[in-house]
Amino acid sequence: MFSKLKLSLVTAASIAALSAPATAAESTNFMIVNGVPVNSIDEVPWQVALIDGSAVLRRQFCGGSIVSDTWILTAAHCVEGAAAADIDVLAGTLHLSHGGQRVEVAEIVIHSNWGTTGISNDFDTALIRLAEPLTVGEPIALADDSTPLPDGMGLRVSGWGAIFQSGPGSNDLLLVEVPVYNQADCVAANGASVTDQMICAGFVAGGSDSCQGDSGGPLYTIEGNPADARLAGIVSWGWGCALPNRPGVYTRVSTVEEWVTKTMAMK
Ligand code: 4AZ
Repeated sequence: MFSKLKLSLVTAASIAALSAPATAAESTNFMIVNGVPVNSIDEVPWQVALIDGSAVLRRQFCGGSIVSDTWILTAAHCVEGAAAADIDVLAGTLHLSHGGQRVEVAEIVIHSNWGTTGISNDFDTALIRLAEPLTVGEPIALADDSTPLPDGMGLRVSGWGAIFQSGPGSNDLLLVEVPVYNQADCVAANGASVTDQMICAGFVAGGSDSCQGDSGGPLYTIEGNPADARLAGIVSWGWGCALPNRPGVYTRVSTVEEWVTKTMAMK
């Protein structure tokens, strides 16, 4: 209902190729796409799940990041058309099935430029204000213009989304490392639909990626301790998942950081 499936140009053969592990040992960690389970929520304390607010069962449809004890940053396409009552936020757990704090949503604020530029997924950014403060988790600092994100720098992305294109999600939070992709190469690979408000990450050869259901979740720096991490991107879209020369495309957080800070300060 909320998560947007961007395309289905993927063949059974390419799925088989992506999901066929090279060795038996690798078969246990073929997740997010090609990720590993997070060992402790303390490694990604800002990660939240957006879940169906009307169901007792925790049906996850997108991710998000804690930016303060009452605000979650996510993708506009995750919450577009939704009412506050449609969504709950689940924080402080690796597992969709149990643990953590489930909080209701007070307000959804979509980026003022979303839907205004004529380019799909431009400014794919929204803030969620919580009905009560979180007592679990930790906020992540936002990347700004002074945060270096050179080509090839290793970032991490995490979520409960599909473990291969059109595949099932994961009950346990998964993460995968993806390098910053050259912007001009990403534009060339994806056409003019990649704007300055987007940052791409992935290997030219493919293989590791975010995928459906990871949308809205964090792409973050991994130098130093988790407390030093910066939110570089918001999972937004991609041509399939983990395909060669089709890096995942993320909202470039440095380009929405000012809007985020102002919006939070206004309420
Ligand atoms: C999606 O549809 C989606 N490979 C999210 C991330 C990526 C592709 C699709 C990146 O939510």
